[in-house]
Amino acid sequence: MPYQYKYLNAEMPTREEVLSKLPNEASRFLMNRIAEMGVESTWERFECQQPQCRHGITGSCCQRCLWGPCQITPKRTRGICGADLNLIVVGNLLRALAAGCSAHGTHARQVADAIIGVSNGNVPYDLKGEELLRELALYLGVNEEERGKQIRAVGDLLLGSITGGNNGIGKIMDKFAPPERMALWQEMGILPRSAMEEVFEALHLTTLGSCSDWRELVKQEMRTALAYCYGALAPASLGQEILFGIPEVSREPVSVNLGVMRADAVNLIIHGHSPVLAEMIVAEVNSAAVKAAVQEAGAKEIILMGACCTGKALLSRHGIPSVTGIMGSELAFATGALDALVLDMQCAIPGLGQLAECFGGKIITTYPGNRFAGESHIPYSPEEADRQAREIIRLAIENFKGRRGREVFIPTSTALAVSGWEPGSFLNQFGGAPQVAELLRLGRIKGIVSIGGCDSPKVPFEFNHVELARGLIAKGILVFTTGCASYALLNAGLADPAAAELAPTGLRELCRQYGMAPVLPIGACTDNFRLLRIYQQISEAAGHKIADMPFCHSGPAPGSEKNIGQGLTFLLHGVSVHQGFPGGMPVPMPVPAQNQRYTDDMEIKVNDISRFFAQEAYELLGARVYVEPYAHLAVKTIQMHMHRHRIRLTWPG
Ligand code: MSK
Repeated sequence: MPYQYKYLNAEMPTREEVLSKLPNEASRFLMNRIAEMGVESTWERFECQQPQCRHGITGSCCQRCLWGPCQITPKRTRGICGADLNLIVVGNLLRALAAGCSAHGTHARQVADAIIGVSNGNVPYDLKGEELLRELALYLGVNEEERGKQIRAVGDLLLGSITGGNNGIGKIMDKFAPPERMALWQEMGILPRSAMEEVFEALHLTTLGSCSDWRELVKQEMRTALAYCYGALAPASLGQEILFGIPEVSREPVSVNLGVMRADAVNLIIHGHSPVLAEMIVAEVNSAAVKAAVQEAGAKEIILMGACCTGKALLSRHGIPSVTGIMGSELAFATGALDALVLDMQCAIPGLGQLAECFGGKIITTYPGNRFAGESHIPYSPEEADRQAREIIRLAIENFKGRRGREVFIPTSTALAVSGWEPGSFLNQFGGAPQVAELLRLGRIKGIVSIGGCDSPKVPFEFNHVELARGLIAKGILVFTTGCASYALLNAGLADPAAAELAPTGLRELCRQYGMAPVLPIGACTDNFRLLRIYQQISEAAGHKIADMPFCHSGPAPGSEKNIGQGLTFLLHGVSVHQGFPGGMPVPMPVPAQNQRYTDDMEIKVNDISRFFAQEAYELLGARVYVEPYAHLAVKTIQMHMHRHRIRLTWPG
């Protein structure tokens, strides 16, 4: 029996349902292997947690002070302090957003620190994004003759947007945010200070007795979301482009999925969010010394793979095979062939420790605070990144020696994917943004949807992402993808140009003409900043606001608190957002009147916060949040959204 998710008129999947729907043979093979071995994974733990607390699911439980927890029901409409449902829901939402902002902000800080380290001459990175560096430095008024000063000024700009100082966030917004939005945000009074300052204020305003007006907290929610975008995503994404270069589209499709592992190879996966040390591992892995050590260990080769967002960054820049997202990371160990999993920061679930122990893989953590009992720990420092990368590779090779000859269970499935997309490569292949705007106007591309965010056990693993993307492609909609969401799409072969056959005539011919797949991976979660630049450039070329364009962002399976900022980032820029379940929007949206399945206790379902994001946001921002757990229905919702926009623009189709 599926688990009721009655607040959404939906059901959460059982393990059997996940297995029956999985579009990825490799995942099915390894899920079964874990079950046969009697090892517990996310899916078993999800089942053990059912039914999940309805107050937790609806965001109606407050634990923000020591008087609580207080739970709101039709009979108990206020917490002990007097807070009502609106205050509790928005406070939970704001605190979760602040946590997500601090995660991306910490990643961005590592990137900014590395750039500042380069300017000081004491870290071993060669900057590869010279053009962007120069552009930003000239924008700051530092001229070309002073390269060291240019690097320092840009590093300080990025750092300032995160921590405050130098009006970093203001300068980044002036340069990158759409002017029409800047004016709107100013009028709304939500222009942010740095990410750190807004996170601080979010926590302050939601502590006991600080703010009792939910509208003020919604304003802080939006302010913090802008800080998330311009004080966390932007410095991370731009900083990585300066450090490691702007990705290029891979000439040949790359093999992806867990089937790329080999029994006779040293298998090394890099997982997490900040690719600063990962880039050094890439630089070191092909050295003569590593080759000799691999040979001496009796391995044929060393296979470097990527998981989670670090994996996406490596796929984009280097064509390193990406294998799986956050929920599949346990599956990677079940192959018995994974020698080392490097965890940089975030998205490394605690259950990984048990899987590593059961299947003989090594966990290597590299962020000082991200620790696992019994792991190897190499705390990243930019000055020593090259030495640390060599040590990581050495540990993986050592593990291979220990497992040589043991039985392994590597799935055979792989898929092909073309990666390396970024605003320039996408727009320029058609001749520029005006040409893309014209393709949209003519209906050869009916609309653009970005599918991002995490995985979640609350929707069928990989199935929802793939069903949604396939459904959109079949309607002539082009799909971009970022973060863990993209693993399902790539592993299903949708980023292979051959997938153009799924599209109707207009989009199919376009894809064939340019050798392009209908799903374009654009990087990690932080590279949603690239997506904004694409949306912005196309809408400017079309002569319309972003909010008027047939664009939509979707998070079919929100997981991390970081997803809240992601959805709000798009919303604030005028791109409507689909969510696969409420997630960060903890209380369900109103449902159509004809829906008969709600019961009396659902009276708490519609609160002003839900109403704000589903309705008022549209009047204010020109964009709204849709919640729809079933992928085939989400396709219809998004198609209708595109259709309404096209009609308003008087565009055909
Ligand atoms: S890594 S935030 S599980 S996408 Fe960005 Fe994946 Fe979500 Fe982490």
